[in-house]
Amino acid sequence: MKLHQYDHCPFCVKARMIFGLKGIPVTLNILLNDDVDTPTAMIGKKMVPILEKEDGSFMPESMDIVHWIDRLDGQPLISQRHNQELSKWLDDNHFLVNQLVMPRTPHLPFAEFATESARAYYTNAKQNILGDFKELLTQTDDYLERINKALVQLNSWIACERGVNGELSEDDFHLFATLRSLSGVKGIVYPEKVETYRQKMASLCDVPLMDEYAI
Ligand SMILES: N[C@@H](CCC(=O)N[C@@H](CS)C(=O)NCC(=O)O)C(=O)O
Repeated sequence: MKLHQYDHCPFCVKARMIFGLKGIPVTLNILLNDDVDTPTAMIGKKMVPILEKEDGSFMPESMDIVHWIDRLDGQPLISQRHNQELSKWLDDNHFLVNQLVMPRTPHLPFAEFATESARAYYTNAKQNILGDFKELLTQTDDYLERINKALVQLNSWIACERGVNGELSEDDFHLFATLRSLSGVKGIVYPEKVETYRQKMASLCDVPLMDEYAI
């Protein structure tokens, strides 16, 4: 199977996670960020992740891919556990995370930005939503203070390093994808359980963090 994706994309991270967790081999194919034709030919629009199955068919939507792969061997790993407070935390901090992550993303060594036009495509698209990246970067200290405070709150909900709710659940896909995005941001202070959790999940899911490149 082949997973067409962007390395920086949190939805793609969710789809990648299940392959690592289940130990199922997959070929990762990173598309250039301004390649409209390839994904459109597969699913009718420019959106990733896209799973190319062995029969040649294409499946979009990260969580559909996650559950399809999870059920493939008849031994699903994902439990029904759910923490409503954690979902609210993710929603409440979504914009702040984007304000920190997006201005840095085109400067991190992601293969989808291998060409200048691919990087420009991302920058233009996201600046239209969030505002000028240079301006956002000047707000870094304020944003860091807010995210560091929020992470202290998150710390109290981490029941286990292998599953935020004590065992693997959908919440882990949403949470780890966000923490992986944040790993490209320098200056974040991870409380102990958050740190253990993101390191363990990165290793179990085979999705490396971006700490060493953080800016
Ligand atoms: N609901 C979709 C959302 C996927 C999504 O929004 N992917 C973004 C990349 S992070 C995308 O392809 N956006 C179009 C673009 O980048 O031009 C999923 O969960 O897979």
